[in-house]
Amino acid sequence: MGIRSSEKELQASLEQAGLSVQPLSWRTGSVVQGLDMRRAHDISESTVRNLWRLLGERGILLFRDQHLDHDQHLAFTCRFGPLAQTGLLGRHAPPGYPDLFRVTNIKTDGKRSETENAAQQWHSDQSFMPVPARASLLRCVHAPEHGGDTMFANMYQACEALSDGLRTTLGSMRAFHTLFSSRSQTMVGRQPFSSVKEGELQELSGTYHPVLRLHEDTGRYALYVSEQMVDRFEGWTVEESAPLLDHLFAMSVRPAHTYRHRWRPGDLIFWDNRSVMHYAPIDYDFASLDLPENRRLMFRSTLA
Ligand SMILES: O=C(O)CCC(=O)C(=O)O
Ligand SMILES: [Fe+2]
Repeated sequence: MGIRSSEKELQASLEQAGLSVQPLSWRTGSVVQGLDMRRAHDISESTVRNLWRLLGERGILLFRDQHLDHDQHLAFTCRFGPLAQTGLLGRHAPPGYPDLFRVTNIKTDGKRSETENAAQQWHSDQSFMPVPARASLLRCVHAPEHGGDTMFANMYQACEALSDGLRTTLGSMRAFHTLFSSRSQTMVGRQPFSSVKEGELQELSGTYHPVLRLHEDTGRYALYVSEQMVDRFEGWTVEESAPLLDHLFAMSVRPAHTYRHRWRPGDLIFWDNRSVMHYAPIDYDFASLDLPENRRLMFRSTLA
């Protein structure tokens, strides 16, 4: 199978608007060139619509050489809809920008950031919320000289790779998503959230989602469980769920279902949390974080 025909049409429309679109890998991701993201207001409605549709099909869009400031980053993001509630992420916002999430291994006042290894497990952003983030836009300011990659898994492909029998069974099941999953490494050894209010903690405690998620823009099903957030199905124990979850996680991250991104400063990746998961493997010298060649600094905006 080549590139899907609807993708071809989208690609053609975007090319008519002066952009160039190339696949990043067979099924996942497209690189979009010819757009000046600094001038978000000049991008036409139809280009915004077509980029959004392409994102739905391809899971991620890569834009190169976009050295944006925070305002430009947010202005571009807002062309695609309202921003997500940041919840816990507000703790990692750069000064004056509560809607941005700073992901870095650079120390602040000699203190290491909780974000330096927070993505060391596969996840889909905010899946522990009743209404999770639709999409996220991560921009790279500094990347380690070697490594510091982010990986993406195509959850449409994972879903398609299951047998009809298993897909039918999963079609009526839901899974519990929580930051406090027994599989989550993120929360292990962390202080409880001192700055979180009562009601907020309730909201963050977790929620059920269908295991197979119907993507509202593409009409395609994607597998929607992740190693970081899910350890059981609704009505099942953690022990009962484990073998089937292990199988689903293995299917989702098969090499043929993934794309691995080697960052360059100026890159911005727009990903669709409904159809891809992501993961940062910490594939650089994490023991020597302070060396200038290991600096990693990224900023993320998030769509509701
Ligand atoms: O550090 C990364 O590459 C990804 C961080 C992450 O999970 C996120 O920004 O949502
Ligand atoms: Fe993430």
